[in-house]
Amino acid sequence: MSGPKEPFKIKMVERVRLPNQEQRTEAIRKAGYNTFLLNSDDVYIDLLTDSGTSAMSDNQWAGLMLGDEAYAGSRNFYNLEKSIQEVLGYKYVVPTHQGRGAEHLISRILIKPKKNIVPRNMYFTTSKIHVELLGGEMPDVIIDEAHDPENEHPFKGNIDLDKLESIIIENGVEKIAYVNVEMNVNMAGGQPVSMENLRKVRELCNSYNLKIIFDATRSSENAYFIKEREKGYSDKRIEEILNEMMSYSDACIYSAKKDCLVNIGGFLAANDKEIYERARNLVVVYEGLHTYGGMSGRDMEALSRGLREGTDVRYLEYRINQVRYLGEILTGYNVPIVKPIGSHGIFLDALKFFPHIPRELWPSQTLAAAIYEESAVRTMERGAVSKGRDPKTGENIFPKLELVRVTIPRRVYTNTQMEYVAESIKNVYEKREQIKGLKMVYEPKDLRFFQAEFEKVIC
Ligand code: P70
Repeated sequence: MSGPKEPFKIKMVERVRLPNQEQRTEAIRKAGYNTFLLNSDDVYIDLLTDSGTSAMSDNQWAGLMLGDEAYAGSRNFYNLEKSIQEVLGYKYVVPTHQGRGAEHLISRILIKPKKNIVPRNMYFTTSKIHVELLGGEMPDVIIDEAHDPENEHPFKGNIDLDKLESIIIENGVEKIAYVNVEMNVNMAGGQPVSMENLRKVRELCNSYNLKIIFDATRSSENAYFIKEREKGYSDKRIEEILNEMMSYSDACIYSAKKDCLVNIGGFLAANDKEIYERARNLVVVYEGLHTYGGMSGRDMEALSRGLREGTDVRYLEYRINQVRYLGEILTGYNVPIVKPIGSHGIFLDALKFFPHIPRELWPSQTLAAAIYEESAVRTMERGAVSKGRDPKTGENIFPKLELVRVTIPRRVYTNTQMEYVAESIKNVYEKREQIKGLKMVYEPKDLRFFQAEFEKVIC
């Protein structure tokens, strides 16, 4: 087996260090067994996230030198606006410093005290907290298949239309703030939504006069899966597919730190003029003037170019296949992973990996810490620690998916490094019975996974 062929060559490299066993054991202990609290100098291969970790191209770096740092009306803003209009097809653009800046704006615009329910195809941590901080709720309307790591549905990110309609009917349409559709659903394992499903969600929402807001963060990778898997799309260009996808929404929020191959940036884009006007007013309060929204001119230029580069089908093919390469090696080692292999990483099934560790001892957290200790590879917990507590009862929620995300930055690591990662995970799998679990000793109130601290349980 060999990895996918890279459609680029490497012009600049960054040194990385592999700490020895003793250093790794000490580093993860000091980090409270939370990979978010590790010092990145202690990490050999950083698979915490695909967010803001991409390698930019020579074309993007060149764009940085063309930054127009005018407070108002930067030329780079107009370039960005044009890229978004052409690649995604939205009319209006409001830049923000990153995705959650845009999430903040859209929730403030559309959530009202008695209109605060936001159905979504599985939650995402930052999206959910914005809704909850405004007193709202985010019920899950993803298809059941998405909660089963073994199920090989090709569009596991799809919305279950019956679930969505029941939520509308049970609560009353007037209580629904908007319907939120995520592309390549992150918490489900990077699983795409089909065009057919988007079309049907639009029809349903039209019949109830509801707005649809996309979380289009990983929409280019979603478009690639549509081209690969959905009838009628194999000959279409990624940009054409994206334009059709976005036409089924009223607006989107977008974290540009993923598919747009930049280290920082985000935006809200809309076809709905009212949403746009409110966002343009609010952005100046929370982010910056509406022609920079928290980004510098040079950042907007890199983003404008990265959005276009990220839709190059040869690049996308390499990207998705590098993730698959890692997943297929792991499958060969019998390591339990979420299937089908998604867009931005491999998701390890911690419940199958550690059937002997009770949920209260945080199997995913334990696995992420163990992988680091084994090999200085940093991954991320995506299970009950991330899910948090029920805001009403205060009890821990134990979601069906208890995962560790092995997230692959774009254009950063070689296929040989993927092989090292696979070996490391295999080594942990072989000694899984010796690993006992973790106890939470510090728990922050909001988004606890970022800063929670743990200790090893001794039995
Ligand atoms: C990740 C990152 C960010 C993200 C996302 C989706 C589908 C919005 C955002 C927010 C970063 C992250 C965030 C919270 C916990 C862990 C990691 N996802 N929607 O690694 O965008 O980060 O730019 O504010 O995936 O998955 P931003």
